[in-house]
Amino acid sequence: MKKLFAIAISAVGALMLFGACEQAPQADIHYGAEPLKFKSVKEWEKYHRPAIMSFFEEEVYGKMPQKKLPIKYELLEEGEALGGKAIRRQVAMHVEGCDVPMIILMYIPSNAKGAVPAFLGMNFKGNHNVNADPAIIISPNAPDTANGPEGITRGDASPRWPLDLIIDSGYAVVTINRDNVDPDKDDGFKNSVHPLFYKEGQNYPEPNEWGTIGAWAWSLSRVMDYLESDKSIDHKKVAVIGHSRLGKTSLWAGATDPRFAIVISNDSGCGGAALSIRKHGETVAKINKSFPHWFCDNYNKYSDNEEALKVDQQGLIALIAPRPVYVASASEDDWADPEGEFLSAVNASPVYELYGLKGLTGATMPGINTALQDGHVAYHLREGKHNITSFDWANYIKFADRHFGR
Ligand code: GTR
Repeated sequence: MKKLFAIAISAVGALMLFGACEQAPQADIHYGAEPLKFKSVKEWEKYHRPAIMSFFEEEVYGKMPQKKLPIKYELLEEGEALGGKAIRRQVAMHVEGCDVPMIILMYIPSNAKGAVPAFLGMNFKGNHNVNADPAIIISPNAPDTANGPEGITRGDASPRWPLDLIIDSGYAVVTINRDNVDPDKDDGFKNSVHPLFYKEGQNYPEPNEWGTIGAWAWSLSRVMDYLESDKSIDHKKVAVIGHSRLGKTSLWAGATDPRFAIVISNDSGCGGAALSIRKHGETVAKINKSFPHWFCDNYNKYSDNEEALKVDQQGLIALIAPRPVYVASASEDDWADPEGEFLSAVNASPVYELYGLKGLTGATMPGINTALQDGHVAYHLREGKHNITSFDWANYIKFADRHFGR
């Protein structure tokens, strides 16, 4: 029964992604129309990809501003860390008009000969929560800064950031705090980056303009701008990674910025990798109610109305093709709908195959702790709760090793 359901959803998903693309060049993507007969990468890139991108920009995450803001990067601190195996580097990103600098924290293997590949991801609770290293600068606006110095919880998130494992594997870790970029609150977009782009007289994003996930993804691209100038980092080998709401963010950053060579979504759930049409766990209505600031206002049209989505979340994964993408779930994370995350990766796979790459087409959901990662679309279901653990990281490192030729 479960299997049959999976196939039905898979077919629906394929229709949602490719329906009516046959009518290209209009590339009008309708739910429930005839499935696309694959033709060429050229056709995908010329018609279908732009149409799907425009759908996600207009209806889901909102358009990011095109205008470039003056940004100055300032080296704040550098030192030996992790018992000498790493160099810690902290760089302020001064975005003109923002009242606080956004602080980038990096750990770089100290024994590296030349530039190293990197994992870049946002953190939830502040750079200073990533590790107990006392030299880490407290992230401005991090949630634990609200109660003064006594409230600071250095190193609390260190199980989520296994720095030894990552550094020993030869990768740099680059991170920035979500609230430092844009507070994770429904606060009317009056602070951080949104107002910097308002037109005269505007004081709220238009229904098709970016929300908070858009701002977070934008900041990851600005960190990437910096990494392009940092000689320690091989900027052609930067994997963007995120857990949960920050996994939604890594997918959107990966879809919008082709400089991210690998895209990793850990337990990203609704509005991330999971198919919305399944309405399993968190739904579009629930997410819009609890987190109205994450998406653009147009996304409200789909609350309790998932059938109206012209393309489901597999379209977001397909936008990343042909770059390698890894979707992961956790067995006790029903809220994020592991099966919906898996099916989304499966349904995006025909686009990878169009490029001659191996996806997950035809794959059945793997057992717990078994990674399907020999192609360009990877998936695993880790045992346990909604979290990112060393098990997840070890698999991402293995995947990156293969794609970065290490
Ligand atoms: C939950 C939310 C999810 C997920 C998660 C997280 O409350 O419903 O969409 O993003 O938070 O970010 O940990």
